Amino acid sequence: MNAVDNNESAQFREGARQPVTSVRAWESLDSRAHPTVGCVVTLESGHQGRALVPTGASVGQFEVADLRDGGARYDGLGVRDAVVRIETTVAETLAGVPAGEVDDHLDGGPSNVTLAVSQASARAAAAASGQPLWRYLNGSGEVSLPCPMVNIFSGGRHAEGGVRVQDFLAIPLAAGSFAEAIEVVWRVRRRAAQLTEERYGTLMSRLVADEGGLAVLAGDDAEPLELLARAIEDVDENVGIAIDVAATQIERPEEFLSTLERWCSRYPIVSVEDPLDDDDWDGWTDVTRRIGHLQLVGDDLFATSAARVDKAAGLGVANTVLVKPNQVGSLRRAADAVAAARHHGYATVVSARSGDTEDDMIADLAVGWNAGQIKVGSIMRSERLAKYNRLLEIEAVDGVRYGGWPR
Ligand code: 2PG
Ligand code: MG
Repeated sequence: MNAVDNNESAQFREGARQPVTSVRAWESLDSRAHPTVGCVVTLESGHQGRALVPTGASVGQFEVADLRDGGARYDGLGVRDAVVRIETTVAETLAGVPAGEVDDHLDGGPSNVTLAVSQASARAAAAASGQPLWRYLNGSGEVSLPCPMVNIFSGGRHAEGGVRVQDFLAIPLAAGSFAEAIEVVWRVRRRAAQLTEERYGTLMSRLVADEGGLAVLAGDDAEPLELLARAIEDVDENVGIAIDVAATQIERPEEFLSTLERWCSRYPIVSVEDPLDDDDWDGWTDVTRRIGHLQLVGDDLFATSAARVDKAAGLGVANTVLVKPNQVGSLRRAADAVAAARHHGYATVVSARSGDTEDDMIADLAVGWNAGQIKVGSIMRSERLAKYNRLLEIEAVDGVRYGGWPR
């Protein structure tokens, strides 16, 4: 769908002018039952926006950190200090500020404090504009529904089953609509679960990892890959495999590179994420030369920072940017990373976190920013399905067209 002319787009952002009158926050729980921040922002018009922010497990060194209480409550993970900070300092700063300018006042500060307020304010502004969030964010630009990268097997810190690689995902390469894309990967996951059951028994096929993926208790990194490749062969050959190595969580990831290269020639792998540490620029230059014909995604490498995207583009490193707003603490800064990626001709994937919530905002971000791809976990667990369901709704009700696999 091509969006709207400029007059209309100004009207779509009408709510951005509404001043903030109140900012409330509370301690909530994410999908791992770790405390996280909930926030509601109210505007003068009475419109409200609500947000629950996510948290990662494979957290890179360049991410903006969350504020955690320490001490005995929730083993130190409590966020009461963050809640107090939002309801005092932040609320005072934002009183009377137009909703559309909130992010300008959020520089610095912990991610769970600033992102909660940023997200809730955007939702409030969209509500005051009478527009779906994706349209409010997009203004007059072009939009499309993103191609999903769907987790099928988990390892690493998301499963702790002995497999070091964190994510084995399926990408529908030939679906004609988002609904069709979801149905195809649904069948791949179901077939992968059957194959897991045949090899490891019913219990392993029923338990799910942090992002709703299957997990196997194997000491061999190739085991999930083998099962996923077979599931794809059985279901639909127009599905590609993506791997997130999450190398910052692996000791000596560079020793793994030759295995990775072998996998790339043996299996239908179309995308590789974080094969090396987030500060190994020389290694990334080398790996881009070796497998840069595939989609090569930087997650911890970029930490959703526009400056790091600029640096990578200067070096010719990677070709795709994972975009996680909580790595930078505001929608504005995440949108800057998207703009930098676009400027340099890099693709973008908007991504949820392994500790996520029922908040489905990431779906609207992927559409509104016209990101092209989205990664929110498996077709399992409601904090994952909330995002897929929102995208299905945007396709069916708002009539946004599906962009397909962008490569
Ligand atoms: C990643 C994400 C999502 P986490 O590494 O891409 O899969 O994991 O939120 O734990 O960083
Ligand atoms: Mg990653």
